[in-house]
Formats: sequence, structure tokens, C-alpha cells
Amino acid sequence: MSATPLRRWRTVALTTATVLVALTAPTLTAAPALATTTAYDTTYYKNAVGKSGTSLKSALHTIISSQSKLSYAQLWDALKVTDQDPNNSNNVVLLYSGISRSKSLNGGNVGDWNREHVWAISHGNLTTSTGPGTDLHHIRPEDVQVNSTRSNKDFDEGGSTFTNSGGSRTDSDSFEPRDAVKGDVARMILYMAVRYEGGDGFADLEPDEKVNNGSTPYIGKLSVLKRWNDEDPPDAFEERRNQVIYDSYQHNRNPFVDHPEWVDAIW
Ligand SMILES: [Ca+2]
Ligand SMILES: [Ca+2]
Repeated sequence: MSATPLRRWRTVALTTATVLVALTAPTLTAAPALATTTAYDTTYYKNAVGKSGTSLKSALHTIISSQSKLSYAQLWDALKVTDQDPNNSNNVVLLYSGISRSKSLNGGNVGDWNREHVWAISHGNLTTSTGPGTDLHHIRPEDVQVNSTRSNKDFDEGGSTFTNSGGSRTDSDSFEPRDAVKGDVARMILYMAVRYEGGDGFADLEPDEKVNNGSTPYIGKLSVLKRWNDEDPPDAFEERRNQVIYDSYQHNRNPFVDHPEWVDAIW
């Protein structure tokens, strides 16, 4: 019984410490992703919790490789559920543009949205056959022309905005998503790196520190992706998306949406 006031005091102390950190943190540098706990730690993630480095990556690879797979055609209907606008159930939210657009405008014409591979399919010669090129965790709705603008560029900061960019930027060799999805992009790329390790007939995908990776199975820049993961922690939209993929489609999770601190634990 006497433990109750003590526990209350510790909670107050932690809250104060958190506020102080927030007030004193430099404005341009986000604090590292905080350790989190989820409802899945004692079940889905039980063989990963407590590990770090390559042993964490290996444990997560085993866990998330148990999944159902979608065909490229099935992605259309799945995206209408996973990326539904929380404020308008007739629409999806386009990843880089932030535009809310009618679900029925999926297609290939100007003004339509299509299936953006955040892990660009030329990196590692992915295809649209069932596999990494149809993995719903990294495929998002995007304006047809914005998808072309991103092309297969690596991720880095810098460049200019463009039509329907929503604040995203690009230059000759890289693409910078708008601030609200920088972390989402980082966590999608790093999911792909853990999920695809080369043992299943597909390339071993990995982040590196370069741009212009071309058709090699790499996407950069890792240091920038790590920073974006810290700056833009998972929000309700991203967490719901992960849950819908787990419950209704692939039955696997993006560990970095559940545990953003695992990015630094591995890389
Ligand atoms: Ca975000
Ligand atoms: Ca890999």
C-alpha cells in the first residue's frame, strides 16, 4: 500500500524531466526516438525484445517474414483502405503531396493517383511480381506526376518544390518528402531492409550513405533517414496503417512503427 505514493512521485518526476528535455532541446535537432512498449511485445515481438544490432535485425527478419502476400493488382483496393483520409472516407491521402484525392481516381492519367514504390523498384531490380515489389508496407498512393518526379531517386535533403509537391522537394539526384511523412519514409525503407535479406530469391535490400544508387539494392542516405525517424515519430495515421496491414492483408508488422528506437538499435 505504501508503494502507491512513491509510484505517483516517480511519474511526476519523469513528466517534469520530459518537459525539461523538450524545452531545452535545440530546435533543429530532434531527440532520439524514445523507447516504447506495445501490446505486441510479449507476443509478436517476444523473440526480439531486449536485443540490439544484428541479433535484433535477424530476430525481426524472422518475425516479419511470416506474412501473406498481395498481387500487384490487389494493391489498388488495399491502398483505398490503408491510406484512407481520416476526414473523408471517399478519399485517400497522397504520401508526398499530402493531397486528399478520390479513391476512384486510381489510374495512370494526369490527375490520377497510382502506386508509389517508396523503395524504388529499380533498386535491386524488384518487379511488380508478388514479392518486395508488391509489399504493401512500402507502397503508397501518389499523384501520377509526383510519382514520376520522385522517380527512383534516393532520399536526401535539398532541392526545390514542384507542382503538387505539398512541400516535398527534389533536385537532380535526391528527393526530400514533406516534413509530415519524413519519418514514415524512413521507417518504410528500413522495414524493407530488414524484411528482404537475400535468402528468398530477391535481393538483399539495405540502406547506404549514397545517392545515385541506381539499380544496386541500396537506398540512401541512411544518416538522413535516421534523423527523419527521430524528427517525425509515428502518428495515428501511420499506426493505423500498420495495424490494418497486420489485421487484414499481410499479417506482418513494420517493427519501426511500433518501436522507432529500434532504428538506432540496429543502425
Ligand atoms: Ca509522420
Ligand atoms: Ca536486407
